[in-house]
Amino acid sequence: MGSMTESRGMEAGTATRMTGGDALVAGLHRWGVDTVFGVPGVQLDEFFDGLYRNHDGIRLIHTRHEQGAAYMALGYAMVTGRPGVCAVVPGPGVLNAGAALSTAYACNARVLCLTSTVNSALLDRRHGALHEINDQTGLLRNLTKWSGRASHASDIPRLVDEAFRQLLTGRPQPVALEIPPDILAQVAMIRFDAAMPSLEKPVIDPVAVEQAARLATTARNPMIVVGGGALGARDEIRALAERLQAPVVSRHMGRGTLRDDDDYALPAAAALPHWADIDLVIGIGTRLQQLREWGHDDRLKIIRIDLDQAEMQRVVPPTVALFGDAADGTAALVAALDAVGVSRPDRRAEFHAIKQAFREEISRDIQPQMSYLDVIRAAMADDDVFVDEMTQVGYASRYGLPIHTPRTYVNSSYQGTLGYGFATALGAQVGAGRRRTISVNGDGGFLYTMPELATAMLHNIPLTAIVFFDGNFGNVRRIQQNKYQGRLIASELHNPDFVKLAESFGMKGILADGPAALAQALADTKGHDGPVLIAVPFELDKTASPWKHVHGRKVR
Ligand SMILES: Cc1ncc(C[n+]2csc(CCOP(=O)(O)OP(=O)(O)O)c2C)c(N)n1
Repeated sequence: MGSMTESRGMEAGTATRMTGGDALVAGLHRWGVDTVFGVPGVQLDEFFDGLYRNHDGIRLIHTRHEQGAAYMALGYAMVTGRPGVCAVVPGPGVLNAGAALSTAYACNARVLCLTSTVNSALLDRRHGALHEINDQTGLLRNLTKWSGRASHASDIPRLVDEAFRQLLTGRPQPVALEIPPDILAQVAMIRFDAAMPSLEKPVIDPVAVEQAARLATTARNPMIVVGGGALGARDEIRALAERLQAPVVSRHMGRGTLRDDDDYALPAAAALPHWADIDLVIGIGTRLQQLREWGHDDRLKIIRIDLDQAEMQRVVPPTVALFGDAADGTAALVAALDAVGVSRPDRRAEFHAIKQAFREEISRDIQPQMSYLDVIRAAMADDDVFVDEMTQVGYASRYGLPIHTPRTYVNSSYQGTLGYGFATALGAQVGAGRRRTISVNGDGGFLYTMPELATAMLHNIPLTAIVFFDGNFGNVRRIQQNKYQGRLIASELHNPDFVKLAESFGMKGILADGPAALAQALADTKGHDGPVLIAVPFELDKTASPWKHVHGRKVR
């Protein structure tokens, strides 16, 4: 095939004759992609063959199901902050990836979904071609921030550049690219622009900064709330907290913005009772759901720093909207405060006492979850990664597991996607490299992506997955017991023997009954060169409801 196949070495700015598949691979190289998670199929053959011939530097992790591939791309993206790429066949493949894309959307994760379509000539004709679904483009448009479809191989450079520009500017959310199989096979003159697209950030408006600084200086009792958009702004946010003597509150996506043991960090659940007393909230890179869940009134002034103009106006328009990157906007605000000189009495002891009382309360009330979380935290280095799930220990982790490093707490945000955890954690582990990744699962959620045990073995992904098994969709069962007078329906589960299951894949499987046994199992498997499954028996009836501190309530 000669020069046609040399997509890796091609020079930007110079046209080279190659297939669309090779152009796509060249685009991934151009943007530094090092991992693709995917499931092959006939419409993607030209792309996979392109990877075969030009894979240098790109690790292909093929999974057992498209949901696994897309969840892994999600986990990779959340832990690294870089785009996570999945490749899935059109129609059923895209639909199988759908829950992961909706979760990536909720998590503001940089996921690129590469897919195909039916042949170009058959698009939108409803002939019933292989994998055809109606208006796949419309479906993808609704699951992503941006999606593109190639109509000629020479479109591919422009579309790939735009996909990555969308991923790397503004609010991070998933994007998708459809390339019909005939376009992947088409040979054309392919040219990438010599210059990479500019990845500009908004310029911070000094007038808005002045207004924000004035509000902040006059506030009696301010609170800072951070979300996933704030993860890269630790130093700036800490400086702001110091100047204002304000607590920095995070719920799930913003966990790790400050170290949880920082003087100014407060878990949202501990901050809730104090929401009624604050007169200013500064929301940074957050949906600020507290406005909706905890309430608002005229006494509450609002400053928002965000890359998404529409998000800032949702629920209640803010008093001051600072459009921009969290670090830039916060740094500008700190500089403006320093220019006028703010000095406030030290409130650190107060925040410490609130945090301490909350810890004591949950350690007493939320059992056995807190005992398990204490054991898990003790087994983790500060920068090891934890992936939660819709399970009893997972819910408690949102407020009960201290997090010290940005991008080490993975959660499904408002999507609440049961079954996302195990596969997402595999991708997280790939992104985390040598750092240990621990995932917690219920027996219900774990079986959603259980076949990816095979992927973990084949690709030697050294994840530690813990499965808490109680033979029930426990959360559903608790609701049926409490709200529906014990009319249990569709909540009982039949389980495999999890240790034997792991072993049947050639994987290390351990039964750990109780927190001490889990601590031992985690210690014994530290540094193990391969995946580990630890099964922990769990009794729902002896488990505290973790919800009190997850669900907010109106306090103003
Ligand atoms: C995709 C999806 N399907 C269904 C649900 C509803 N749901 C929430 S929790 C739950 C049960 C989870 O059971 P399990 O994984 O065993 O965890 P446990 O509560 O027993 O710890 C279900 C069915 C959901 N959140 N997401």
